[in-house]
Amino acid sequence: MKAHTAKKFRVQLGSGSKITAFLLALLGASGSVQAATSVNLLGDPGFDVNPLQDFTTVLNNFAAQQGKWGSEVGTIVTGTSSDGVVPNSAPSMLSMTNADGGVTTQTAQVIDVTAFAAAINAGDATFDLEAMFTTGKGYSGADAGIVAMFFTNSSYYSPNTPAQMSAGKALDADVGWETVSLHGAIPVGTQWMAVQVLYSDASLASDQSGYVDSASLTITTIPESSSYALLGLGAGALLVRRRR
Ligand SMILES: [Ca+2]
Ligand SMILES: [Ca+2]
Repeated sequence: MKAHTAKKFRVQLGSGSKITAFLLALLGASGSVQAATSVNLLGDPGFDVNPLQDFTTVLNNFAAQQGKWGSEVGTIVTGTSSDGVVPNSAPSMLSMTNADGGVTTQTAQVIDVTAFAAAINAGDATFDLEAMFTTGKGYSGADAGIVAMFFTNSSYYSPNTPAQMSAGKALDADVGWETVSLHGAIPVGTQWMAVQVLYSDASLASDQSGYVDSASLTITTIPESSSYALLGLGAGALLVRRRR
């Protein structure tokens, strides 16, 4: 009997998906299915206002350091740099070198995303992270990268699964800015995020700076899953009526 019912249902699927599409269109027109995107959630996204904090200070004190950039070996450069880079957003930009002797040179910021908890925990939240990178005149091949990290609490020692996503790019020799961007789903249970902008140390000459400016993190939410559950119920009800 079960197989028989399933067969009947399959026959109806064509019209069912049309009805669902119709309902989606109706709700879309009324605005209740449209995605909502936040403002830029980063503090001082253009490295123009706040003094740089220490990298580990920021990562060890989420609540107290939110909105501030913490850097390993970074400095803030105001106006055009000695190697010809003009800030992407005036008046300043971040400059990093490989002087820390590690694998990468990093600058990070932590962000409380509990305001988006309902959507995140329903699996209905995505993020878009991007920043502008460039090196000085004539230098090519610097590896720039961005990292989004996810935490289940206000602590660096509460990594979610996955713990992070990243994107990177090998930069050209022109002083013009290049965008590195990353888009993904925010893992269920995430309460805090950290954003990192970085350069591979091996890709920077000892006297070379890698610049960063105009970073952005936004979160996009779609309506709570209950909207879709209602949609499913509506489509199901119509299906049953059609079958009679
Ligand atoms: Ca700037
Ligand atoms: Ca460039």
